[in-house]
This record gives sequence, C-alpha cells and structure tokens, in this order.
Amino acid sequence: MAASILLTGFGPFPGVAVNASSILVPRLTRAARGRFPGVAIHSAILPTEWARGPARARAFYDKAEPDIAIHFGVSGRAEGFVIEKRGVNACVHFADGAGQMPPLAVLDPGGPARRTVTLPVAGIVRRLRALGLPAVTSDDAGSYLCNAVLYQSLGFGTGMAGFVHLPSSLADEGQEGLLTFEQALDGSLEIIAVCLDAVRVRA
Ligand code: PCA
Repeated sequence: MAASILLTGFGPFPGVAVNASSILVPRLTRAARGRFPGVAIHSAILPTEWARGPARARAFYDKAEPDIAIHFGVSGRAEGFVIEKRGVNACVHFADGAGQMPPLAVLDPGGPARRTVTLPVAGIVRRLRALGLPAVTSDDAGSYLCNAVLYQSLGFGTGMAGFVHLPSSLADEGQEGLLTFEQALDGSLEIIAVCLDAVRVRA
C-alpha cells in the first residue's frame, strides 16, 4: 500500500508577519518527495483564520485521505521542535489573520474536551534528540488556530495526525541560536521518516 501524507503550514497572523511554516512546508514537500519516492506527499498552507483555516484543512484532508497528517505552525515560546500531545476543545478569544474572533469558546460543542495525538510522539522526540536537535513534547497545542486544525484532524479518526510547533524566529533573516532553517528542514524530514516507519509497522 502506498502511503499518503498531508503536510500543512500556516500563513501570517497578528504578531507574526511572516510565518516560517509557510516557507518550511513547501521546501519540506519537495525534499520529502525526493527522499520518500512512492509516497504521495500533499501539502497546503492554511489561512490562520477561524472561519477558513480548519475548513481548508478539512478539504485537503478529504482529498489526500492521508495515512499521516503532520501540521506545522510557529510559536514565540518554542525553542526548538515542540511536538504536541493533545488537541483541546477550546478557542482563545484572539483575532485571526483576518481580524475576526472565534464564534464560540469551544471548537465543537458536542466534542470531547481533548483528543490525543496519534503520531508516535515519543519516538519523534527520541529521533530528533539523537540527531542533536532540540525537541520537547508539549501537553497541548494551545487554543488558537494550530490547535483548531489539530483537534479537527484527530476527530476524523482515520490515519495518524499530529502537530509540530517551531520557533517563530525561524523566519527572521540571519537569526542565530535556537534552530537554523536547515535544521528545521532536516528534523522535519526525520519526523516524516519516524511516522512512515510507524505506519508500516501497523499495516
Ligand atoms: N501558530 C499559531 C497559528 C498559526 C501558527 O503558525 C498557533 O500556535 O495557534
């Protein structure tokens, strides 16, 4: 069975004029197609908007029918790879990229309070650290758009899904320290490799 993977990043939002995930994901997609021939790699950059972001993610998910969905976004608090463990049924009252607020305080009034990530989180962190890359887990993806997309994907109940936060500073010219862009790319390829191994074990 040929695996199908969906990779997503996000566009700008208040406080983040250039979202590094929107640069990383297209480059990662090209690199992954080279490294994993035979795997169908789909990718999308989602608007960081309450109304359109999750809807676009759903449309791409329906089209790709992914065995593995890895969503990427940035966080000002991330100091390396932050591998999320859960999505939560909550929306922070914070404006999106279009200046709009979420319609409700929750994502799905009938949904569970939280959903657990189905990617091999511990294995991902081990692999990244073995390569000398900074990586930690985080209890949940917050309650903004990154979480909204993660919570939704976990609710589809097909394939594995998870979320990776990277430092917002990755998009800054000449930034040094936390993580270089090349390291972000290399580490993200390894994340895909770990997930593909897990899918093959399961199949
Ligand atoms: N980070 C935001 C949304 C888009 C992004 O890259 C978040 O953490 O929710």
